[in-house]
Amino acid sequence: MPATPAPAVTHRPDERFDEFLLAAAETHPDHPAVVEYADGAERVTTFRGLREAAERYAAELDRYGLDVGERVMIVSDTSAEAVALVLACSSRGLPFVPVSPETPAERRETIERSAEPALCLFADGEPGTAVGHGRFGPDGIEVPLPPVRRERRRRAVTPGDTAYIIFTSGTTGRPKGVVMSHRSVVAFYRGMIAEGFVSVGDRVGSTSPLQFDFSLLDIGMALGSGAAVAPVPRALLRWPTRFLKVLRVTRATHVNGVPSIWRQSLRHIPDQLAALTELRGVLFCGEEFPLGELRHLQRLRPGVRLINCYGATESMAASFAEVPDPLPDEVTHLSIGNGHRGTDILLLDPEGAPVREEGVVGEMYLRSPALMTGYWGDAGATDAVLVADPLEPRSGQRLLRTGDLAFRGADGALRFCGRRDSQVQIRGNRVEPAEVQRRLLAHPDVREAAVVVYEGPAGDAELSAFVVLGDGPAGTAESDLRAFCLRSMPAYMAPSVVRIVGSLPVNHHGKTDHRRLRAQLVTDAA
Ligand code: HFR
Repeated sequence: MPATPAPAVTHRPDERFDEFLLAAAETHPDHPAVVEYADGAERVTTFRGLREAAERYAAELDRYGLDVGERVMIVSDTSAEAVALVLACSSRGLPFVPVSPETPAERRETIERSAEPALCLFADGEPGTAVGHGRFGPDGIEVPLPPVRRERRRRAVTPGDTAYIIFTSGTTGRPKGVVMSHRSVVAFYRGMIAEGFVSVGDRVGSTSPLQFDFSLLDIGMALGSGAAVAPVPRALLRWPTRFLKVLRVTRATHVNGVPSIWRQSLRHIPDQLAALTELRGVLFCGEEFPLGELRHLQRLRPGVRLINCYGATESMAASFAEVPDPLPDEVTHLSIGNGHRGTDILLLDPEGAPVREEGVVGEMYLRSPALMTGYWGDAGATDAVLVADPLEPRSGQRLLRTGDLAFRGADGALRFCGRRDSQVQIRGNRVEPAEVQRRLLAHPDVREAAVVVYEGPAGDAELSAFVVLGDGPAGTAESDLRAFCLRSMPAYMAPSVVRIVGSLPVNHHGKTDHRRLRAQLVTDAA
């Protein structure tokens, strides 16, 4: 891609997001970079085609006279056009802010007010009449009311500049913008690619929305390895036969996504899942894979590598752990391994001292070159999680305090076991709702379970469980499940209410939506 004006600083050319991802355009220009599913057939964009599309977009962006650091919001799913646009923004030092088209307008506007993008480009739909709003697509960029051109002091893009900002739900309810530099993303990509999950010729099915950083992992893993990314249209993900058809048509060799993308296929069309002979790897992230479903997947497709990716938007993935095949019966917690190359995961007790004993829970802190720069416009929140290294306080390094809890297994690898901040006090006792959930999932008739905390009639915290039963003979009652909990845990840990439901709500990332479950309790109580 043409360079920006004479660099004041030199850097390795492959430290920029777009340069790193387009390296294969030099070595394998005719290999597929993006394989889309369109009308029952595949549509291939080669690395050369992708680079040309990115160059076209970059030239168009230049018309708007934007300066390095000005944001471009992209309202789109993953597609060849969206990948090209994202690369174009990066080449010009314009941080992209990906927003899923599924995002409710009100939330999108909140993000827009915070990110203050110079341009807000939509792949589909009506962009509206606001200044800077427009469309992008094969015909280019069209912005009916362009932003006012200001005098700009354009400088070269450096690796410390921001590549993207991803807004995640903050605990306060206001979206928090996670700011990632080119250097951090590329450091993450290098560490991940060193694990050797995919290689030239592979096709990585991508199921996460563009605003969930797992989609950027998919793009990085694929393009950075000279392989292709194969976006699964989000609308088809809900239909197991269509989902599997997309995988067949695009000849996906790997699929990345949250665990729930497999649920419907496991339940309704296991034979078709078993027939996906080209599938060699499944990467999952974001929450624990319910072990029953995971074992089912292993039985259907033995030999497929299952990789548990652990991380948060603030760090991208911090570790990758391959699930043993088959998973031994006695395993109750999946390993998340140890940090991937370049990343240390420290397990610390509340005083900041290392936890060394097997089975003792501590909080995970990350020492990594792939951490966020900080939260967008929120120094206070940044300082709360990017903290001085408790083990090397004089090193000047900052670690990411994840808020995630884990313990070490006999093999020295970590087991995720919930979050510090979801920990609650029930009648003065410390309870981790995830542990109660795990107990419910151990019941033979339970397929899915979620445990939420709410304020009970007496004004104190109580637990409520939502349970989806499996296909076995019906007859398990809510009271049986409560009794099942009481058999193995103290009374304060057993949920005061267990509800059997048809399905659990999921958020736009596909994870169980605890917020909606809590809202449900409030509505029901009223
Ligand atoms: C996360 C974070 C993961 C892998 C995360 C690769 C990339 C990015 C990610 C995805 C995510 N087992 N619990 C697990 N960024 Br690239 O989910 N990000 S998040 O910010 O929305 O949520 C939290 O999800 C973590 O702090 C954990 O609590 C939980 N989590 N991975 C796992 C997990 C269990 N593998």
